[in-house]
Amino acid sequence: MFDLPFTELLFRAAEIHRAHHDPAQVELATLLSIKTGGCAEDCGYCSQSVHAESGLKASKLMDVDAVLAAAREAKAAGSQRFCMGAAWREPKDRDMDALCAMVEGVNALGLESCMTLGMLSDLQAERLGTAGLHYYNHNLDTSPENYGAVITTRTWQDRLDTLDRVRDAGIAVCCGGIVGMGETREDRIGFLHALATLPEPPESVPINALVPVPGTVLGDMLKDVPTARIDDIEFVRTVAVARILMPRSVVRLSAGRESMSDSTQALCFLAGANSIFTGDRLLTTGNAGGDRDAALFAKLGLNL
Ligand code: SAM
Ligand code: DTB
Ligand code: SF4
Repeated sequence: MFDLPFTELLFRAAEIHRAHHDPAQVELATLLSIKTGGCAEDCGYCSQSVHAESGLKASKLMDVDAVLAAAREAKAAGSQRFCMGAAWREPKDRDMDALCAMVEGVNALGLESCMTLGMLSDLQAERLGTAGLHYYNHNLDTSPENYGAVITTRTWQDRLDTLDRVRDAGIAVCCGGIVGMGETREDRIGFLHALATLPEPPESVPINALVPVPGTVLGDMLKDVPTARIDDIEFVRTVAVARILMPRSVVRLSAGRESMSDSTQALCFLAGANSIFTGDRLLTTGNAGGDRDAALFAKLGLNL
């Protein structure tokens, strides 16, 4: 598929998109970092790792009330899903009561709840499922072959194990990854193939383009080797192949949108992307933001 002429690939992806989704509708999701920085993992892209020198100040888990205040704002701004992210290798059992209260509070606002907290034990997944968590985000990030070049403090199998626990707890899976980390096209193929051949395809597939953060291994690599940045057309191809391989999933145009032109984003929507993160911030980095998104959606006739 990656070798198809670009227009042919896009046409096929758009056809499949139309067969399973309304092509004029794009889901809006809002992110909140509920626990920032100080993470023990060494993910080479991440500003929040203790192994990075990004200058980010670590903070404690937010209060439930403060999280719900942010959720109310997201709801008022038109968001459908509220994603709470924590910079943890895994949650501590003592945090579970507060996390479950956040899930219940977000659901009570009529939002879909999503969390991404790192690895989960069986019991933790079960507790989140019982609290009513709709989605759990846990990315495979890259191909199995490239995984060890990006992260060394956990394995590919660790990721699969948590994904199984999430499924067993009856929580829908949000699983994707990052491109533009200097990986090969083979790696992008291996990454998408791994997602599509999970026991069940993920309900949500976030495709992130690396946001280069100074002081992280991969952010600094991109500064030194600017040619490693993913070409826009190759990024759109990745979205199109994701759409074709996972026809029913929601494909989210995630990090990296801020530095994408309107035209590239429009091509992504044509290729089958049907979700974005709204707002001015992702977890620790900037995002395209409400005004620019509203103008783009009006220009493209989306969500009318
Ligand atoms: N700590 C949890 C974990 O890693 O599973 C949850 C939060 S983590 C920040 C969620 C995802 O954000 C990562 O898996 C990665 O795909 C994405 N991400 C993190 N930093 C990024 C960056 N600089 N550019 C693009 N995507 C990034
Ligand atoms: C995902 O795949 N992308 C989101 C969400 N899952 C949690 C996070 C993007 C983070 C971008 C870097 C930052 O803001 O720190
Ligand atoms: Fe920690 Fe998640 Fe960042 Fe990796 S991506 S360092 S696990 S916060």
